[in-house]
Amino acid sequence: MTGPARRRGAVRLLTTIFSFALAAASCGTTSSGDPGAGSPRLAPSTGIAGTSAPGATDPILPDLVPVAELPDAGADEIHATTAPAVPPAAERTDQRRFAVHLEVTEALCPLDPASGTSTEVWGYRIAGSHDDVCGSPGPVLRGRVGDLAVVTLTNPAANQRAHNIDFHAVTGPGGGAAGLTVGPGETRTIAVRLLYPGAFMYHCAFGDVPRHIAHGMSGMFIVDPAGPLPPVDHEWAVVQSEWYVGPTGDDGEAIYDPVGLFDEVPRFVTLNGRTDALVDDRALRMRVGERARLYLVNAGLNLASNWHPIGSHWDLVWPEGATHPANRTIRGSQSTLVVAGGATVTELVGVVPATVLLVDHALVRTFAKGAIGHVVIDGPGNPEVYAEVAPDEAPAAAPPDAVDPVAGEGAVVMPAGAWNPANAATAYLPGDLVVPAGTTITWRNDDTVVHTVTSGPVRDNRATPDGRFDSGDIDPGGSFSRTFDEPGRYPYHCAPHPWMAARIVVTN
Ligand SMILES: [Cu+2]
Repeated sequence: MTGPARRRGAVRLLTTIFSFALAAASCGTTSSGDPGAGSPRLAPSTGIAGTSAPGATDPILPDLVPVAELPDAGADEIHATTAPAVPPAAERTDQRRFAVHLEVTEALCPLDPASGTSTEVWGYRIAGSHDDVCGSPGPVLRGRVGDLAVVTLTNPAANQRAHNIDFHAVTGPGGGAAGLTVGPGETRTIAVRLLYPGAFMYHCAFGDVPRHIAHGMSGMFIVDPAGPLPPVDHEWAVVQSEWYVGPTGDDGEAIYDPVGLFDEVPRFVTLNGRTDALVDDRALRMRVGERARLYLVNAGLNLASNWHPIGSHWDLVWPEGATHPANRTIRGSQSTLVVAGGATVTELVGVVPATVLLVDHALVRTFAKGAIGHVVIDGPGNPEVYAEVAPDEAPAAAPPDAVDPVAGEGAVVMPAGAWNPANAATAYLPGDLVVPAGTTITWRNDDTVVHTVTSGPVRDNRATPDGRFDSGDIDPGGSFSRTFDEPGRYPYHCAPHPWMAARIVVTN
């Protein structure tokens, strides 16, 4: 088939599909008594089929106010923020035009500060926000369904590479990538209509696309439905992404690893671009009685996310982040699947004070690769929901919490939370144990994850096993014993968590 003929064929096919879709919509059953509801209306100015009360197969495209008649959004409206902050939802109920201007970043950026690891990061920032040199994830964008977004992308002349943006929120060639491809020193603009509500990924789609995304070029565009979601106390944006880098060099830099990318084995998995973006003093905070809405984009590149709040539930989930009112929500979910290149909208309720851990429940990604965030819930406790029972009030069958010292025996406990690098100083209790020769020491794992007791010292989080003893995996609730007959110093550590380290000193 010649080129023009092939094109004519494609046009005919599209026309056929469009006609079929209209016909199917017209024949669809309508649950409303309003004869107009459920059947497509053609907005005279745009010719796009729309409906106000969609059934299962009715189109849900909005009736569009013609671009020429669109008012500009007020100057007080915010349409771009830096995650985890989310721009406030527009309170208006009409369609408007708004502008956002992004700028490409290329820089060496912290990735895992705990191990002193940095890497080359490419990203996006709000144009002119020069303090933000590591734009990964890119700005959180927000508009309302039916709005016209005028998106400008600038690639500063000092950059090395061409880039662009494919918005999953955009209907058009490449999601906008075709119109936004910019080499260093270039600026381009597109004007695009937001047709579907939801939380949407955006990413660079230039050249070796996986390489650009794997360097950090992704972000989130939230499109509010025509009738806004109910107000909540907090809204937060989180982007999960994978980092394919090799070992950390002496200078702290870990180099991009295309083999790891091809094999789909990331060294780090992060929430909001680095392993510490949502912990400690950057933790998200709410109060008992409040409700928080979390927008999660899983940028991938390769892995599906198993989005779970340790210590709570998703009170409400908009699966796939698709917030059109024709969709159903799920209530009381434990974990929700978020495909690569997809999103979810979940809500968390503060019931009792706790630090809820936001994780990918493929937990190696959380406990070994960095995919963790904290939501600190403050407020009064509620023993009707959760109480810890004192040892003397516990059922008699429960084992005592402490191990009493007995001659010839010693005990070391790995307490709950020992896995957390923040608790490294108390990962083994006691940390240094001095005992006479001939003592049998028993380690008990009271934590929620597997640990080991492996002989050998640790320096700068790098363990050097010396082969004198090794418990192998000690499951939660399990224990390991060894008798020390030879006087000496016995440094030891946990093999999967090398920040856990302590010593046994055996005397004559
Ligand atoms: Cu790029």
